[in-house]
Amino acid sequence: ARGEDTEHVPVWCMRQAGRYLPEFREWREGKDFFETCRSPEICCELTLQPLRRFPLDAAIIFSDILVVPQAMGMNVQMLTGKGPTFTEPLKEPEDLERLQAKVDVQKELGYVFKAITLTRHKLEGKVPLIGFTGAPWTLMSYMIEGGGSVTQSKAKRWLYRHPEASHMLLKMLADVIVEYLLGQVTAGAQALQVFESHAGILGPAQFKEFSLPYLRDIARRVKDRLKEPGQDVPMIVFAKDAHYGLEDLSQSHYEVVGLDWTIDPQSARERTGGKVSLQGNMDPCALYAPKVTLGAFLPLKMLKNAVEHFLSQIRSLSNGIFSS
Ligand code: 1CP
Repeated sequence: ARGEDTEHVPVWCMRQAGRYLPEFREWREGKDFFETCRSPEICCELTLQPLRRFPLDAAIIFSDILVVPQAMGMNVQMLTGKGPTFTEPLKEPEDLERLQAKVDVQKELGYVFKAITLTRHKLEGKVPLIGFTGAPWTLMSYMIEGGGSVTQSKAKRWLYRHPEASHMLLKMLADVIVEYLLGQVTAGAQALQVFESHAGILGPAQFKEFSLPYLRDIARRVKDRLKEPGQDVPMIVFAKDAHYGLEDLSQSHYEVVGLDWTIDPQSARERTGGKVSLQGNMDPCALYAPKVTLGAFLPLKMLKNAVEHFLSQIRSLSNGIFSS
């Protein structure tokens, strides 16, 4: 994350804990998703599971980005076959009054901090632990859409029709996110990833107005508050499908920029001018490729045997799950 030389390219995966692992399904069986997120012991166990099987170089705490809207007073459930569902999404600007603007993160999200501390101890320094959050625009879009959406048209309607209220909501979210990330560092997180998963639904102009300023503000405020020696924690930004924003993202106080698979890594290097480290870039569907050709789809040609071994194990474990 700091751009130093390492003996191999470090490997970790988004959602490395998950249903492809039989032990994950066993632990999750019959339990509500967010109830699971609120149990530090179970989160710790689920975080460690993939590390017992694969030579991964980092752990990412088991949680979800939607715990932040919950902390602000919204009711979110994880429905089987449907994904996250808000019982009462935001419809009009007046609905912002329903939200808790000043969130006591220790009280509302202390369960995540406990999970992080417990996991950090259990890892015994073997690999670093990554904490994460959703970025303001991505969380705003879930809060208005009420769940996953292909067009994000309800959330984008706010950007066009209620720009001021949109900024108010994004600012509220950024304030909570800053405290949440700082709490994660205090609890033991050694790197922080900010997921702007819905960046790509915005065009370049809306990205510059409604996403980028908040991504920058979050990194700057977190870093300003972590000034003591040894406190600085590398930050990673992943703005999915925002290829037009790559140059801006590389100048946004993040040490690492995550790439999705639509970006050519070599040109991303050139465009970011060596200012940041780059990570990611693998198309998850490359896991469907036959093993002999899989190497051709790996992002950085440097990836070694360990990765191929890891991927083939995931594929054999996950037979049938990806397709379902
Ligand atoms: O990688 C890990 O092991 C850590 C766990 C993790 C992370 C980093 C989970 C657990 N969620 C997330 C982040 C997250 N959650 C993102 C950002 C990354 C991305 O773009 O994928 C997003 C968008 C969500 C929202 C979410 N949570 C969705 C997408 C819904 C949609 O259609 O928009 C879904 C399906 C979830 C549920 C979820 N979160 C995590 C898991 C393991 C699951 C599956 C639930 C289950 O076990 O049934």
